[in-house]
Formats: sequence, C-alpha cells, structure tokens
Amino acid sequence: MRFSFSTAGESHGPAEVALVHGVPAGLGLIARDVNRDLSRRQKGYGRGGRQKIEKDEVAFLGGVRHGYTLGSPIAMLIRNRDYANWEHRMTPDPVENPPQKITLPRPGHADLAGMQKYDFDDLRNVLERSSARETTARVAAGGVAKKLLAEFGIEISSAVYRIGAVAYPKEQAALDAAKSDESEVRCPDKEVSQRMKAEIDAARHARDALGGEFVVVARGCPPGLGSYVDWRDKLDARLAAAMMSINAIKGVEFGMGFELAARRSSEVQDEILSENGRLARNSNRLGGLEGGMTNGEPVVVSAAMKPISTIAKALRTVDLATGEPTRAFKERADSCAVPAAAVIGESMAAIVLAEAFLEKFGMDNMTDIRAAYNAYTERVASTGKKH
Ligand code: EPS
Repeated sequence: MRFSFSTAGESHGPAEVALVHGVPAGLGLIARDVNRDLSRRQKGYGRGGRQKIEKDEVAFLGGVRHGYTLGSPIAMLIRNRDYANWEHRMTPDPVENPPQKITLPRPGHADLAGMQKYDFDDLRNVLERSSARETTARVAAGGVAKKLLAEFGIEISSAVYRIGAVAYPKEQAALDAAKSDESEVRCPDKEVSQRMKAEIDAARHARDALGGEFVVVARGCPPGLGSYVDWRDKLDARLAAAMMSINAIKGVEFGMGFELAARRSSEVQDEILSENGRLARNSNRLGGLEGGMTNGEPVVVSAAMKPISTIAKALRTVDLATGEPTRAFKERADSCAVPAAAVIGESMAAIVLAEAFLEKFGMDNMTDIRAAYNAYTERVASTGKKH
C-alpha cells in the first residue's frame, strides 16, 4: 500500500488517533522521534489556555516492534488530557441530561455549512472535528515521514514571515528556517519576532485574532520526486493540496510564488550551470520544483493562513434555533496559531515527500530502498559530467 495516513478524534474527546499505512519495514522509530514535533506544534505565542492542559505524547498501538517498523500499519494514540473536563459533554455513551445545544455559527468556521451538510442542530458536533486539534494526529504521522526522510538526508524546517501587518522577507526566512525554533513566533529574526508578538498582543487586547504566512523548506531531496507524466503525480500539486488541507490556509505559493507572474522569463528561471564538472544552480526562484518534480534544490513552499474565526469580538450571525439575528458563539481559543501551522506545514510536506520518495525507491523494506536510492543518486550525480 502507498504511504498514506488518516486521523480520528474530536478536540475534546478521549484522544487523537493517527493510522499510517505504507511505512517500509526496518525503519528505526521510537516515541521520541514523534514527540519532538508534537511539542513544537504546541508552542507559539498567541495560543490560548488549552496548551497548558495538554502535553501531547504518542503511544504506538501497532506497526512498531523493539524500535523498528514492521511494515504493518502504524497506529498512534495521543490522549486529550482536557477530556477529563469534557467527559459529560463528549462521552461516546448516551447521556441522560444532554448539554445545551450550540446554535450560533461563527462566520469563517465550518459551523454553518457543517450543520447543514450533516443535518445537525448542535454545532458542537461540527466544531469538535473541524477544530485544529486534529492536526496533532497529522504531526504524529508527519513524524514518521520525517524519520524516513532523515535516513536519506532530507531535512524539513519552517519559519513564519508574516503575522498580521508585520512581515519579514520570505527568502531570508527560508534561508534561516532552521533557526526559527528559537523564536516564540518561529521568525528567525529577533527584532521582528518582538514586533510580531506585540502585534498578537494588540489583536488579543482588541478581542480579535491574527493570521499570517509561513514557509516550509525541505533540503536534500534528490531530483525526480513526483512526475510530469500525469497530473495526479505532480509534486507541486500534491504539496499544494496538503498545505491547503491545514485549517485556515487560504493560499499556497512555491519559491517566489505569485511574484513570478509579474516578471519576465529571463528574470525568474533558475539557470543550469556547470561547476567543477557538476550541475549547479545559483538561484532557487521556482522553489525546487520544475515540471512537477523536485530538481535537487531545496523545496520551498509557503502558505497564507487567515485569522482564526473564534473571536471574543463576536461577529454577526443568526441563531439557528430561533432565526433571530445575534452574535456568534464564543469559546476559549487561540489569538494566533501561525507558528503552530508552520510546524503542521512541515508535517504535511514530509508526508507528501515520503509518499513520493517511496514511489520512486520502493516500499517494502529499508535495505532495498537504500540500495535503490544509492544506485539512483550515483547515476544522477554523473548527469552532465564531461566525457
Ligand atoms: C481550536 C480551539 C482551541 C485551540 C485548538 C483549536 O481549543 P479549545 O477550544 O480547547 O480551547 O487550542 O487547538 C488545539 C487544541 C491544539 O492542540 O492545537 C479550534 O477551534 O480550532
């Protein structure tokens, strides 16, 4: 089976669950490999009270034995500690005194269309699953993908280059992404990080929320992941879909992104040079992707996140129980989750790259995959050498 994953779990239910298929046998994998990113996802200036309650850690329920993958599906469980406070409202069992229904859909959230689509009269049934809490399970799946990619020298990092009106140059953020773990907003620049934090404080004091932009960088990808042959195989299309699937993401770019559209061709392509008999590029404006394939340069994908829709300064809505105009439902929420979204972006990129990597090099076991990878990279390294 192809590398793929699915998740289950409600935000205030008992747990988040990730099921990862198609992981080759023989990959070293321990809980710490996954927990590191779970903890990075929980950080970030602008989070609400929930992250003080949770301490996300994974338990393997299948697919791993004595620190190595078995080739069988990897099942991972992350408990929601907050469930203890929500048991009556969220128990899977029937209850005698059901909690009050929520009927005030938030503009920008899944609430309204979700209720219409699934025939609910309580938006709790929608918001529990549409909550970004689900991304915990994605990051667990991404941890497995990252571990696989790291075996072949592929490293993924991220940086935030915009929070609301405060921006930092995207290209510089991509170059310094590895440093961003040091910043509470995941921006590699200290001074800009401070301004971003002040921007978040200002929004929170105004009972509002902020979005922003982040960039994900994958270094060390061999050329030829993805394919130009079929639209379904194009790696940029698959990465874009993965990024767009993250809660509140409204746009995705590669390399210079939309700015490419305003330039002449000679200003935007990355010229192919020969340096000491090896092929080289001295720019990466296209973000490491040509023809829907990696070209050996860092893959650079960025995304724009809209502000969170749960805000204390509640917007106009209609009470679906009465038809009366009113203000939207309010609940404890984050005022900015862009730093967390950047970590989730790393995970989604890792998942897509791992899938494409295994398509190219085999799926069964690490020994055969290593042999295929070594043979391919050796052949490719001789492309364009003087004869
Ligand atoms: C979220 C609302 C908040 C966030 C949550 C996403 O949760 P709560 O309603 O429990 O305060 O903290 O994100 C997480 C719990 C998480 O781990 O990322 C929402 O409505 O999307």
